[in-house]
Formats: sequence, structure tokens, C-alpha cells
Amino acid sequence: MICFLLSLFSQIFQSGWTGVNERTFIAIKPDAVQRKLVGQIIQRFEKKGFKLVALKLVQASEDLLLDHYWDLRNKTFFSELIHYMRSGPVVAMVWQGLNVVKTARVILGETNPADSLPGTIRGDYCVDVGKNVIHGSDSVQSAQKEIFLWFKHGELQLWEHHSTPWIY
Ligand code: IDP
Ligand code: MG
Repeated sequence: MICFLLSLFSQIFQSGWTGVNERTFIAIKPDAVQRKLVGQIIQRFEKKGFKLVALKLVQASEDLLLDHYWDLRNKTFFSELIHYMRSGPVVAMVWQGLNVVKTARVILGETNPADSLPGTIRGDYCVDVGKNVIHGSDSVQSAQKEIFLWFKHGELQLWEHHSTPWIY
């Protein structure tokens, strides 16, 4: 019983998000929503074997985006970035799985689509760094901060992926 409670506790609280319980924050940006790329992008994470833990369509507020991109506040493109991210709804998601933070960044490709290999999302679906279709957390620590910013605790689902024994 104590083990069960401890494992539940560690699944619920972010400090326990390691190993197969690692989580990352992914956002499909407004250009990708407009260009009807949502289904294809989600499918890449599903097919890889990651587990969807949360998903919602959000019109992000300026405050949320200022918090989200706080580290970039002194960049010349900052106001352009906030304007872009507010130009329509984004699909905010949490994905879970072994090394999901690092692997998701590989699936995304480089920040600049011109540097992204074919087969990556940015390599396949976009050309301009200012409209690069998707966001993914760059570290486990950033993922924890971003999930906390974008989701309320009750919006994350604890569920069993029936194919887990075929993936791990
Ligand atoms: P990342 O999204 O690959 O982590 P960051 O350097 O964190 O890249 O930049 C955040 C976002 O800011 C990028 O995804 C892109 O939308 C935008 N951005 C980055 N560099 C430029 C630029 O030079 N011009 C316009 N927008 C940029
Ligand atoms: Mg970044």
C-alpha cells in the first residue's frame, strides 16, 4: 500500500517525472493549426510510442507567452514571436515516455527549418524560423516549468497505455 501511494505520489508530482514517466510540453503553433497539420504532427508522437497525457486548444494570453518565453525577452525577434504565438489557437500537449524531452527535440528538428533534416517536423513542414510550426521543451526542467504554466493539475490524465509492454 505504501509503495502504491509513493508511486502514485511520484507520478502526480513533477519531481517524479523520470525514466518512463518523463514528460515534455509540446505546442503546435498557430501556423500549423491553420495549415491543418495537427493530425499529422500528433501522429508522429503516437507512432513513436509516446503517451499523450494532456491536450487542449488554447488561445494563449500575452501574460502566458511572456512567462513561457521569458528567457528570450531581450532577443530582437521577441515581440514578433509573441505576436506570432497570439495569431491563433495553439494545440498544447503533454507527452510522456523514456527520454521524451530529448527525443521530441529530435523529432521537431532544429529551430531554423533550413537546418532541419527531412523527416523531422520542421524539416518537412516549414521554411521560415519565424513560422516554425511547433514548440518542444529543451530540458526536463523547462518541461516542468512549461507544463505547470500551461496546464492545471487536473488536466493531466493518468492512464495505462495498453501497448506499454510492446514498447518497453
Ligand atoms: P526552439 O523553439 O527551437 O527552442 P528558441 O531559440 O527557444 O528555439 O526560440 C523560440 C522560438 O522563437 C522559435 O521556435 C521561433 O519560433 C522563434 N525564433 C527563434 N529565432 C528566431 C529568429 O531569428 N527570428 C524570428 N523568430 C525566431
Ligand atoms: Mg526554446
